[in-house]
Amino acid sequence: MSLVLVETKDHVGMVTLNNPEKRNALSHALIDDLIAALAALKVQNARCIILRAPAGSKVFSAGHDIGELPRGSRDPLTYSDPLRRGIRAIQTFPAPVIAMVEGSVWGGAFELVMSCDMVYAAETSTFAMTPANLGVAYDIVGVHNIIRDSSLHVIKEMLFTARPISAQRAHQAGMLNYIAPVAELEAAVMETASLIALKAPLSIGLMKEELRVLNEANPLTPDEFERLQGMRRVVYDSDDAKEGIAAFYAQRKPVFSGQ
Ligand code: LCV
Ligand code: LCV
Repeated sequence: MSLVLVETKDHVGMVTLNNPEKRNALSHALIDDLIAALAALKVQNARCIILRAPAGSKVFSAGHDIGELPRGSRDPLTYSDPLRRGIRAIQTFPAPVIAMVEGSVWGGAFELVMSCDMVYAAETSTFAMTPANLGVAYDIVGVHNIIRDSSLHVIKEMLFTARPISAQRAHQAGMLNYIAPVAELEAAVMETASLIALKAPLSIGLMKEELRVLNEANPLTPDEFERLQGMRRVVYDSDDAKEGIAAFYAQRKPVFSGQ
């Protein structure tokens, strides 16, 4: 678990993303460590989890490891993708997971934060959804995970512009439970986590799973699913899918042809 630090205190588990050199990019290795950390905390019957970056982080997480994205002509976000596995581990963990956000949140990390049960953010944090920067064929599960109870207009603005939004706008759009000055954030999160840890864990675990199942109950017909998958194939087979990643590593602005 070298890329993720874990500590517990009074039934509260603290999970810290700890790969600052790569801005906590959600690589296979980091996600495997995150899943291992959650498994260990489950064995310890942790009653609430706080997912964070180290205090003072400018970047909470830079999102999916771009270096691990396929170079085009292959689905970038399948069921077995580390981002998918990490998010499912959070959603199925039998106790609440609170994202404590400090710094900027990018792409798949925004989906990861939105897939937590609650989000407490520093006033100075920002949130960006970046598939349009990279030409990525984001998947249906991922789009579903970010809709939640947020303003669809703000979610579409984030998806279509890939422009970061402030914590204040995210809070107004219903994406965050609470924003605080960074100096007060940890105390606010610890107060909520400690209160949760005193409540009935079996009752809470049941209601979390009921809400997950209800939220995922979506009348998407197999035909509709296949049609959208076909549309995704056009995107991940496109020249633009290759251009987005190439531009990131060439440290230049991408030029998308629409092909
Ligand atoms: C691999 C990285 C990354 C990274 N992967 O530091 O939503 S989707 O569809 O887009 C999905 C596929 C997704 O999540 O894609 C990833 C979306 N993420 C982004 O677009 C953010 C990309 N990163 C950045 O814009 C910058 O790194 C930020 C603003 C996060 C931090 O900038 P800063 O100047 O502080 P560097 O850019 O210098 O990055 C430090 C090291 O981390 C690597 C980056 O390549 C560099 O590595 P080297 O030191 O080896 O050069 N890095 C950063 N983000 N997502 N690697
Ligand atoms: C039986 C009661 C009750 C009561 N049942 O007056 O959502 S779930 O899953 O929890 C679901 C199962 C559910 O709805 O469970 C009930 C949840 N309700 C509560 O937790 C509230 C419990 N009640 C209280 O906290 C206090 O009674 C309040 C704050 C409502 C009122 O306080 P107050 O000091 O004004 P008392 O507590 O003295 O109550 C007056 C009488 O009403 C009974 C209580 O036992 C007392 O009876 P006795 O005079 O015989 O001692 N009582 C109050 N709530 N839910 N009985």
